[in-house]
Amino acid sequence: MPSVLPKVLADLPLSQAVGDLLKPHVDLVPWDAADQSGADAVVAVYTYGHPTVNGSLLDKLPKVRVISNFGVGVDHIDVPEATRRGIPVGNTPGVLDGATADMAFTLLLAAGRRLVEGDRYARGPNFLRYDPSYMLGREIHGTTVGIFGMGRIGSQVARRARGFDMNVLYHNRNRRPDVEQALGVRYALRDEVLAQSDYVVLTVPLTAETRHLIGRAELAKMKSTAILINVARGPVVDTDALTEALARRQIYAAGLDVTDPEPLPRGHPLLKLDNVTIVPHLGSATDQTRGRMAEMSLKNLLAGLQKEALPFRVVAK
Ligand code: 8YV
Repeated sequence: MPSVLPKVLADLPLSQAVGDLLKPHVDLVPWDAADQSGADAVVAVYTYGHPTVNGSLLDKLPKVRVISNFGVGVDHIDVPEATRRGIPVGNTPGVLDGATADMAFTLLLAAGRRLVEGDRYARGPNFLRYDPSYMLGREIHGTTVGIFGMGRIGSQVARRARGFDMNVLYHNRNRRPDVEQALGVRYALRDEVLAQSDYVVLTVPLTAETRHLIGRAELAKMKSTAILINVARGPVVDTDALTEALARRQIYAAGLDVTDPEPLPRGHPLLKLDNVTIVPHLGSATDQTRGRMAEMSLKNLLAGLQKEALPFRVVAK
């Protein structure tokens, strides 16, 4: 018997947990259903792993009433275009800040103290004798972290940094006196953050303004001992410029949760450098956080299907 549940276009496969949560409520159809006959029966779009949603996709889906995104960043969705068509876009703000800030700090600690390199060495054939002269890293406590983007995730990174006895500088579109007061962090212009920081952490959303926020010129302004941490989006950093800077030891190291492109081609030179610690976009990847994201994205989806206000709606800028 054909399903009577509302048809929702999704970039399948979903994880077991997300699928189990959605399936009692909706009939999930694969992304390529947009190009097949019957596309006009689709009433919602569910984005799980950042597929592109733009005007030409929406042209094929005339009955869509809502777009629900599993995650907070919506740079893969043309929100102004959806808004123009009267289609609300929902996301999952707030619930992943802690996990993503934890990942920023995990990368900061790992890159500064050469954790992954040390793990490889400790397991490898060359570790036959302890030697106090090998693998010296960079101090964490007492150093300065500069955070680009003092939103929800940035302020959680700042809190962790204060707990590690670090000085905190930040740069943001708007000053955040509330965070300055609560956490004792200092606002600085972009160049000062670059020049003064031992760790530069990126937590900005990807927009036209933040694309290649860190390029050749910015890397050249950083200390030769500085470490760059990106938990934002890959294109916030110019990959070629970063690869060059790391290969030439113009900066000390990088810790990357995201890359551009993502994934990098397997033979990419960045992947061969020992001063890069890289994980495959794991910022929010804990059972608890992903569970909360799934619940929120379902609430948005169901509200949109019922033509109700979305509990967590993205506002077009
Ligand atoms: C998720 C993210 O991994 O929320 C975001 O913007 O990038 C991550 O939390 C992602 O959205 C799920 O695909």
